[in-house]
Amino acid sequence: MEETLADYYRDEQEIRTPVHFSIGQEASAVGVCAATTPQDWVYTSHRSHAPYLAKGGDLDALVAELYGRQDGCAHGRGGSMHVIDQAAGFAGSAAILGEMIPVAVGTAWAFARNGEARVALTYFGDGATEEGVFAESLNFAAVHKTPVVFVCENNLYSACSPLSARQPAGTSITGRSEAAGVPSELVDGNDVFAVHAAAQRAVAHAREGHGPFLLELSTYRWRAHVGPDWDHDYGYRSKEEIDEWTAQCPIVRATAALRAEEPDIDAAVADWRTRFEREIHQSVDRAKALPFPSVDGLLDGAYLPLAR
Ligand SMILES: Cc1ncc(C[n+]2csc(CCOP(=O)(O)OP(=O)(O)O)c2C)c(N)n1
Repeated sequence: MEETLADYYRDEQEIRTPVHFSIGQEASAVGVCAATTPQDWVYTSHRSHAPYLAKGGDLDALVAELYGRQDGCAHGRGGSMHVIDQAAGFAGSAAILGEMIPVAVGTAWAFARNGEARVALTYFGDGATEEGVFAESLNFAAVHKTPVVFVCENNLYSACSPLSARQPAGTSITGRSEAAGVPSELVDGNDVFAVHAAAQRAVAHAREGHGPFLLELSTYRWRAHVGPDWDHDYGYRSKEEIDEWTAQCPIVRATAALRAEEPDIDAAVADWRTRFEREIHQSVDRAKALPFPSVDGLLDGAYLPLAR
């Protein structure tokens, strides 16, 4: 899906908000979201599409949003970084680093206080763990035992800055989580089965009233931080490193892992690829036929009417 969207983005220049693709990070989206129910709410940062789709978000509404149309999932107001599909339990995404981490903690706290057996989850990158709000959120969640699962997609970079240049050697994200009293697990984020099993444990932990849990999923983004390009000539990471990680493609690995049990898996994957490509082209065609939001409605939803 995203590879086709990246082509549209590059070739047409009609998607006008910044887009951060999750190509290469599919296993963390699928493995975690498959461990949730539609009543469990998922929040993300700017890298939003993959968890949105994995959670069951509406594809047409996502694509219409990317094209800025009125029927987009955020009414054409938000673009790629502000997608939402509450019916699917995808509660929203936001561009400010770390912004959705405390929102998820607050949601989880509300679930617990209302006596609901629901879990809130929040995806963020390794860069967001350097925001103060991450530490504050861990602390609050641990003290109040909120049913929240912190999902860190550690893809080793914050834009063009490597983690090794930002954090002292010998420290870790799971280490900081444990120090705050939040149990954690470091997982191979390109192994969808390992991610899923760990996510099931984390969600069960939170749902059963044991409080927050942090998953650190070790993964890698294939394309540039933002936009559709391959960035091996930008000077901050090598072609060899990218090649090593693309060889660890989560989809190829999942297919290989199933081959012995499911002899028809290669044909099934090829069929899915054809079907998904057809669906994404259809969604783009539909989106382009839709109207843009009107100027008259610019303030719709911006203010809550005061009760009189
Ligand atoms: C508070 C804040 N500071 C800086 C930025 C600019 N910015 C956007 S994405 C990004 C890097 C994010 O890295 P990470 O959290 O590791 O997520 P990734 O993009 O790798 O998925 C930065 C610095 C921002 N959006 N918000």
